[in-house]
Amino acid sequence: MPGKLRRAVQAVIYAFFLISAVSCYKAAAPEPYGPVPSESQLEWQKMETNMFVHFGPNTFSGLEWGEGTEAEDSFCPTALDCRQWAETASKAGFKGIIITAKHHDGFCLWPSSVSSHSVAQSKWKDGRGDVLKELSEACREYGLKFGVYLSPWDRNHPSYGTAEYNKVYVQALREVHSSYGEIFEHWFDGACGEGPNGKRQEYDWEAFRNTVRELSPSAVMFSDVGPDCRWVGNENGRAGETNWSRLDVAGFTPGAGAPPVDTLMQGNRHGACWVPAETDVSIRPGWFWRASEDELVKTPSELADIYFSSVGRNSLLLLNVPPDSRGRIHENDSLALMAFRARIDGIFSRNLAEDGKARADACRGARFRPSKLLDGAYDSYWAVPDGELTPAFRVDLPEERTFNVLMLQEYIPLGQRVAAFRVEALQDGAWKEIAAGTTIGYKRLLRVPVTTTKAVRVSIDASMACPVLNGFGLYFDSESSI
Ligand code: FUL
Repeated sequence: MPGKLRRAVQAVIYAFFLISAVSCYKAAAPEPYGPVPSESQLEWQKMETNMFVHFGPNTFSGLEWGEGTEAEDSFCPTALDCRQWAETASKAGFKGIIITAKHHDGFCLWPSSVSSHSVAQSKWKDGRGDVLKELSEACREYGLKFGVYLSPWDRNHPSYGTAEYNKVYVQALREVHSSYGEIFEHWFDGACGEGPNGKRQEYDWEAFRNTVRELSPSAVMFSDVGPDCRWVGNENGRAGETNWSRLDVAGFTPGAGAPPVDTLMQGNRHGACWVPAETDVSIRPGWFWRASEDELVKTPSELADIYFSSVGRNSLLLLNVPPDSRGRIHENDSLALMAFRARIDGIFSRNLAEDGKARADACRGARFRPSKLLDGAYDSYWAVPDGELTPAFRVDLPEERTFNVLMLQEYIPLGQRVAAFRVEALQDGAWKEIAAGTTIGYKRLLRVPVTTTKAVRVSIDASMACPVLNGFGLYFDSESSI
């Protein structure tokens, strides 16, 4: 090959590589924006719904806050069956169970060496029973994760109100976190009902958290202010419609020193830490079972509303289902749960947008095409170039379809970004707005009027960094009241 031609060919090859390198560079994934979830927080968020179990002396006394003076023998389940709890939870679609290992009355559901107010002092199973052992084993059998609630406030322990109590509580944590296999979540309740003349305890939160981290490094720790997930600020099953998974925690403590409830409901848009909201709510008026509430179990439709206002607002739902004095989940609660699950499965079994064609006015590169919104894979997503803060995408359906539920998902491993969005449907040749919102986060569900259309458009109207979305869905809820 003559020298000139060879140099020309080389130049073309270099240019080709240069262009490829530039386009590869262009197609790099967006940088994470702000705080992002840890691996455990992400796995936890994907669980979506878990079951809470309040069980203890209150189940037998009818009290919500036991006084700590109840006789140990008052704890006397006649037919305790943790496998029935786990089976019910699994059939209801829950991924884990969190139990009140110790509520405010101080009674320990395991034979603790640091308490003389536990199952070991009761006649139940001749003092040889251990509810945590039975439940953790049942959870493993049914493929559920196991979590614990241990109230720092203790109305029974003689050392409560002294520095000694912090050591007692740490020892209780050690026992629970080293005896029952993996624990996925630890619940630090901030409640403390001691009046002005009551005992005051300065909690050693640092020692408590360090102990859980040391023994259960992958456990997500709940409290009003995290560190890993936060209270949603109410017990009605409602996360904020605006709900950032970010929170400023500096200067705050669990309990009386927590941020205001509207902050807990909404998070902080520019918060320094990743502390997503967990929505805890009971299927009954109270947290503990009592016969007088057997007819007051929430209906499947109320439970579905709660699902939309918790999971559907970037939160995890922790639904309390308290076993009765037999030690079994009551029939009325199971029936409501099964109908609730059937309703949710019915709605989400078919994504009506799945075989649609997605197009966008901006795209970061081949790996980030808008079709990634519809492929059902968690880790593939639509992304746009840095600096594009208000892109839009549309999905054209193969034919006219009818829906009344919308789903949007942000790819939170890269942070939470979207602050405002709008959804329109194509009707008679014109775009008509059918929904608008602020945050999206891990998952956003919106109920909309029944809409029949061949195309839907989603416009991001504000975002803190280029939006990164990994899911879009249209569904039909035949029982919707909207
Ligand atoms: C509150 C407690 O006081 C209630 O009894 C219940 O355990 C609820 C989940 O948390 O702070």
